[in-house]
Amino acid sequence: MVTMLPPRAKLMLALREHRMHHVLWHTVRDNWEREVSGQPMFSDSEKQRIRDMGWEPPRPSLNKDGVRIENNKSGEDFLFMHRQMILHVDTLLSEIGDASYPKVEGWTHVPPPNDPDYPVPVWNSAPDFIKPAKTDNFYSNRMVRWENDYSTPEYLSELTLGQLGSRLEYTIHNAMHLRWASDPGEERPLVFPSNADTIETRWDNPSYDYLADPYSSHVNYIFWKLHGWIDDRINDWMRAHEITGEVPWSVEWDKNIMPQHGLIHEPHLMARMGDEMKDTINRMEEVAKIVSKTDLITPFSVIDDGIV
Ligand SMILES: [Cu+2]
Repeated sequence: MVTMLPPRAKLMLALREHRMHHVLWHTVRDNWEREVSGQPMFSDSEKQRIRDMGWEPPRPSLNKDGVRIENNKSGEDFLFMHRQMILHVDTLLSEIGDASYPKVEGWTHVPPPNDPDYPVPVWNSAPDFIKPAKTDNFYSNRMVRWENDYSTPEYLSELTLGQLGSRLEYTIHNAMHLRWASDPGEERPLVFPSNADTIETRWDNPSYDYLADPYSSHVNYIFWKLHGWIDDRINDWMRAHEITGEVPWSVEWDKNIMPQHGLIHEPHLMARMGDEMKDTINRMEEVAKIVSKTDLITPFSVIDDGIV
């Protein structure tokens, strides 16, 4: 059965600060090392400004050519940050107390083609980076194999947690975002329009829950089904390594810097706008200005075909 997010949870997730956090989190780490025609995406002074705002990624996720970096533990950042998001929403859901949606529960299996509850949205004029992920062939040639590998102890026991996170993110995770994306009607531009100096507030409307844009994906109930599935792979990985108890993260996230690059499970993000929150938002607005560029890699668009 399909259960939608309670309206209050959706409203919270649609807040500008949550949208900003999610889009910047993905965009900065995906583009930090990138080069376009031999030129760095971000100049040294832009990187310094991003650093000053507290938004330098602890580890870049893609290299200068946009190829994922598997062995720098950036995959742990991906798994950790999204687990934080789930905890955050679970906290809110327990406050809301809606018996039909007590907590985030991921898909137990990736829904096959023609699934009655989670059909693939038809979108004939979808952009080229989305189209392939919507086909039945893509499901049987790619997704089934990824799903199988990432749930199999023999496969998982050969990987570090960081390697697993990187593989998950740039294969099945990105593909699920694209596969279940519905036509948003209009897409949010990556670069501010000439008459705007920030992301326009019309994209903050809760109805903008486009799954292929990190500014809006987490507002969509599908996000929590697919990320619940991703999150459960951490547990599979632990079982495969015969680890019980706490997740053995091998990196530490700085809890003292705000906005932390990853730690969003903080009560203030759910509470009223205090001065601290305003400062957080101002810094995110500043970073959003720096990353308003053409040639950005759109998070979720990179699919590593080399895996499996
Ligand atoms: Cu995300």
